[in-house]
Amino acid sequence: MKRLLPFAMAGLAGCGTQTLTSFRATGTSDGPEARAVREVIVAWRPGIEAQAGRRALGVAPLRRVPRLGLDVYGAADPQAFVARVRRLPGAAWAEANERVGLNLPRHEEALAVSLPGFRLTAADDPMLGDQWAMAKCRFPEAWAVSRGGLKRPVAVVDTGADTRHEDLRDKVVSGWDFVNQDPEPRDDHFHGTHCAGIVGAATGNGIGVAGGAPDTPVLVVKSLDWEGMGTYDQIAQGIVFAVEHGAKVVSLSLGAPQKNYTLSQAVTWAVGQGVLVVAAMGNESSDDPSYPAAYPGVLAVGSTRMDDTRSGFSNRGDHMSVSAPGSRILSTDRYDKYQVLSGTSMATPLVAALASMVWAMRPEWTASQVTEHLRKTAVDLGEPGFDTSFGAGRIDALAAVQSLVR
Ligand SMILES: [Ca+2]
Ligand SMILES: [Ca+2]
Repeated sequence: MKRLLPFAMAGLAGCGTQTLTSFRATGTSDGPEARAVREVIVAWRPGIEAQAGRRALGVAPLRRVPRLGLDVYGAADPQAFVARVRRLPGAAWAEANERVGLNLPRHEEALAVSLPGFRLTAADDPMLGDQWAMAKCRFPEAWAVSRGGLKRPVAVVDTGADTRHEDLRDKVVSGWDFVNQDPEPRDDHFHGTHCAGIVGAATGNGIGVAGGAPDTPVLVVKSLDWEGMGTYDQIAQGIVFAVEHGAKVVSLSLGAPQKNYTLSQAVTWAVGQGVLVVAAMGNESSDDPSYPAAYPGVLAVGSTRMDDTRSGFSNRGDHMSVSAPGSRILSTDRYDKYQVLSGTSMATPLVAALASMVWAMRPEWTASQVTEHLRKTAVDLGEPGFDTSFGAGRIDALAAVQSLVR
């Protein structure tokens, strides 16, 4: 039987360092040079003017995102290139491409603590007893009401996933790798495998952990590289791919403090397709918004601890929809391993899982109705009613599905 590895072993000893390194590289508090790539993203207006603009520019794009009308160009001096493009006919807008990172806390709460003694027996997963988040949000009780996963998948757009993992291989569907441009979204980090397990590890299979949504498939899309970072257009392409391949919910455990057109366009388009976009609030313990979480129509998720206090790292804000457990979360790690991580990254796929369970019971609902239902059935925390530390409160899976039984 697989056993949970202690913190000092396996992935964690190494990943602590890797986490801090890669997170610094996201540019959350570093200068723009750390995020910069020598590329510019241009949106052309449809029609003849854009053809003239393209001709005047005289260079071929490196990549395209046709669905969003975007071209990505190489540019030695991105700012100068942007200024030049903006003067051309048919250019709607242009911006320097940048790298965006995943959400892991700078101060890793997971590294110094041991797991509590929550014990559950509702499903046949040997590690379920260590998944305090499942107990807290009453997921096992909710599965007794409805395991009814959504037929359409939840997409995890992240660093990929170990799709051959013993507790993932029956649940995950390989999407695409937008970092290496191939059909195998292999996880060369660890973050995506962890997020995929939270929403969709195989539940009740006698192996490892339980996933939040037992009957919902998980579509794995790789938009972040081995450092946990991806460019605006890689993430935008991941979102578009997920929606075009049937995802009903897109889980984004990533973000950056700077607004950008490309991701806002991708999110707006996905929301317009009736898809629920769930995104992490970010882990800077800050009131500053992170994007895409702060874009309109996005279900933004904060993180709570075992005692229903706010996780120290979790960002706050008016745009937070709900909170979910994100401190010391056990899930899958690459190569048939398991590990504990903390972050709004971990809270986000749990909310995505519950959203898919609710949607399975009310397929006619819109994304905003699903969001509203999760908010209404959440456990209010902190100040009475909505507050900027917890949003509408911490999700309650049993309350969410039980209230839909007719
Ligand atoms: Ca399992
Ligand atoms: Ca409250």
